[in-house]
Amino acid sequence: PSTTTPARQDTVALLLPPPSPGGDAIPTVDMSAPRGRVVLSQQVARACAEQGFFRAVNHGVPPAGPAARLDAATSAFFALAAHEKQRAGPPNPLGYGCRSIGFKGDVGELEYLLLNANPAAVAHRATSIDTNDPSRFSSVVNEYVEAVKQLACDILDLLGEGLGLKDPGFFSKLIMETDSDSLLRINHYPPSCTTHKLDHDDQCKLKRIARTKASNGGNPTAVGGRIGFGEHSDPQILSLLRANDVDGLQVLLPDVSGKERWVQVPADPSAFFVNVGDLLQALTNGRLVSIRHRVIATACRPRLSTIYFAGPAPHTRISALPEMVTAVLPRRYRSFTWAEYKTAMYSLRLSHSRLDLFHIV
Ligand code: GA4
Repeated sequence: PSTTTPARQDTVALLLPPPSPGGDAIPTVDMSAPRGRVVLSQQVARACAEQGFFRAVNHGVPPAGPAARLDAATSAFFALAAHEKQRAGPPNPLGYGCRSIGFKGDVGELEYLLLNANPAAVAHRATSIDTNDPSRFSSVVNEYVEAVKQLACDILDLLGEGLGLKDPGFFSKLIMETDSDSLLRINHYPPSCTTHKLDHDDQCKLKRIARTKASNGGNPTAVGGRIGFGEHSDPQILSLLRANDVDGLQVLLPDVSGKERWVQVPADPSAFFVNVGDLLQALTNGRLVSIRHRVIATACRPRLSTIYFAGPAPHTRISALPEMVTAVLPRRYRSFTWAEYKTAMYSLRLSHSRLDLFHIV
């Protein structure tokens, strides 16, 4: 806070300056291409370069089809008793997780399902998620993944065109490989108003907050239950998020003076929110930016979000494309495989800027 900001008593507010209401700062891209494909590809490329983030509307994934079926199936899972949900946990890192994120002690005010998006892995996991009808759960997930993967490929192709790549399909091919390492994450944020009666889950939450507050000195992920999912960038190529009508997502964007501030992303259940991941930043030599974001869920209703993380196969070598490296913009990151990057990311905290480890000094 600047020296002119009056002192506040609320320690949570001191750690978390209020976000700017930011509908206008979030670029919106109409995927139905009302002004033609060339303009669309330029809009996608500009949004990914300037903000690393945009809201995709008229994207062609109908709300009533696979998306609605997935929301119904995952809501039914989260409504189960805690001991039934634990059958699909603890997260290793995949599976059902309740508050713990990754392996380094990060916590969030949420529960989640984290699945490998590959159909064989979904079928394996489904037996502990829907014990009554695992094959129905698998087909609902697979159908959704197919639709969202198609959208991710369309966006990546547009990006390849907008950036003028020699092979505009380069990015989408990475996520189309049969052993591509893509994930589906479903996050369920509990209501965080204080007026509702405490149930068993809430008591578990309060105990956990007390413990992490004591041990987590200053890590805002753990502050007072205000944070749903702490600040981070997504490691993969591209992420596509869809959520219900409950606000919570915030993105870190530069304002006109270049100073970064948290911007509240107004909920829009009919849209996909697209963000650039670390690998896309590395492949484009930093022309596209992997955006930092977080969730602060403070509503009286639960927030349900579903994110598809499009990633490459583990052996894929990530190196800036030749046309992205120039005398003015020399190679910024050393080359690495996705497997190598994953090892680094699991050894670090959620908020770590892990791409910096690969920065050429
Ligand atoms: C952030 C983006 C995705 O949710 C995720 C997360 C992953 C996990 O929950 O297991 C990580 C996090 C995410 C990056 C750093 C490591 C790994 C938790 C964590 C502390 C599924 C992903 O791919 O990376």
